[in-house]
Amino acid sequence: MATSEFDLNKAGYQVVDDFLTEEQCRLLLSKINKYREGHILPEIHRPMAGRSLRYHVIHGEQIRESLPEIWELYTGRVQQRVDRSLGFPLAPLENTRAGVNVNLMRPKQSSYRWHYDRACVTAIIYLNEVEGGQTELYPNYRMLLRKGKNSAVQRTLDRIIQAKPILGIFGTKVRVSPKVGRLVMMRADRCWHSVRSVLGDRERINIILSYDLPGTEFPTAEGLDSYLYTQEEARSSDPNYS
Ligand SMILES: O=C(O)CCC(=O)C(=O)O
Ligand SMILES: [Fe+2]
Repeated sequence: MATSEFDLNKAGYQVVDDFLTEEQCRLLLSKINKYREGHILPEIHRPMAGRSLRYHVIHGEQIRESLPEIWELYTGRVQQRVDRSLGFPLAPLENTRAGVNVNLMRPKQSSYRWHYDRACVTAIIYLNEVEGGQTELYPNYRMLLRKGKNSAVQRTLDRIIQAKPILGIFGTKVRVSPKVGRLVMMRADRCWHSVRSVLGDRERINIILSYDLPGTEFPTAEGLDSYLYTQEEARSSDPNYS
């Protein structure tokens, strides 16, 4: 595997401009629009104090079936780019539904709450430019305990450092604007992240691609999947926390 000077693990995130050309993005957008003509996309809406979770989604199984160009990016070019920046290989998630998504956020209506992702690395490709809608992140902010991401002690520690005054003192907030063809990679299980409101009148459309060590299982998967991909009542108050 090619190695690069850059260490995604250490920096927590990396931005690569023009990863896709404008033409490639236009083509992907037209495929997505065609898919939407034949399918009603669910709106995921989980209201809460502060930024809620509200967006439309095409999930990984639908992508594998109907949007092969995006599936190929997931298992090809983006995976290779992530491995290169990280210095060791990751794999697409065994949970295909969660592994790759198209997220659609409507101006003024949608929002994406503060959270960590369950997977080690998340890559984002912006397909269009919008007013607002910046991804906000605190690179490598989380203190991950050896016991694992789902231990009770980890949850308590996370709650403490998520508090605004603590974030203000110890965190450094980075804002990445949506730009056509821009790729962002982040250690998403360590970067506390969210999306600012989409302004103007254009919908924000991007692709979210997640990777982890081969064979990684996620204990919270079932509740988290129904929270993120269905309109069912959430079974737990906060499953989207890692
Ligand atoms: O759209 C973004 O900028 C981030 C979305 C995100 O964090 C996610 O889908 O987990
Ligand atoms: Fe995320």
